Amino acid sequence: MAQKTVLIVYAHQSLGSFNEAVRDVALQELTKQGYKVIVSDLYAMNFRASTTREDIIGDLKNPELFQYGEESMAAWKEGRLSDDIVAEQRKVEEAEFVIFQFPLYWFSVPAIMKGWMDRVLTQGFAFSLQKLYDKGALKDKKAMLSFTTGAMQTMFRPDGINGDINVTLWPLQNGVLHFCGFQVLAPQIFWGPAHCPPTVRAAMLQGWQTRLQGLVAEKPLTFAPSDLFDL
Ligand code: FMN
Repeated sequence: MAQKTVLIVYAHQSLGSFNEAVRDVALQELTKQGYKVIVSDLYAMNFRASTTREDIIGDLKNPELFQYGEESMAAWKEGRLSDDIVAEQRKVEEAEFVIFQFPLYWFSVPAIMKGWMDRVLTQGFAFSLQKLYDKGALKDKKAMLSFTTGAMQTMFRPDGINGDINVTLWPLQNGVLHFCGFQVLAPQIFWGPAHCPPTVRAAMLQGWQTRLQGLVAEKPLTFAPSDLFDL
């Protein structure tokens, strides 16, 4: 049987960060389980975040007005996307499970990871007007957000100062991942590791390892079926 593959899309600048420790627990545990684990270390790769003309090889369909969505879709169809995008799309194709590992920035992913989403999840490759949400092009794959915060958990409760964490995550979990078809597993959230003593941080990592051991059996989050809606 072919080896199963996990892709970790990783965004942290610093060696020795808590995010790095979290990534390494996943790398080691999933490797132990027999997975091939690919890591896209976005800062180390100097991954470009901006959606520009450089992403398209060759002539534009409409040189008068550069429309990134149209041009990138056409380039995907014709094999004219830039090499760095194609390399990431190959990894997504190979993986059955994608983990996004990052520190929460402004209630979202760091810009470099948003750039990965903007550039790699091209129309045609990840979705089309006919292939959205539970019919999305990546519907046979799972994905999850795994991230650290500066905030304490109480701040992200429905009655907390930041509001409900599920509302914060809706654009990423529904608007990006589920939109492309991914079956989205519950997020893994490390609350304020920088404010915790080493024993608590170690317990967080242990909890993550334990969760990873049962990850295959986890049921994805529930979203409203797309058939309920008129497009
Ligand atoms: N923490 C939050 O809880 N919510 C935020 O919206 C948030 N935005 C941030 C934006 C920026 C630009 C930076 C630098 C930090 C932000 N933080 C926020 C704090 C980081 O999430 C926190 O420092 C990080 O998760 C700690 O992980 P690390 O020790 O691996 O770096």
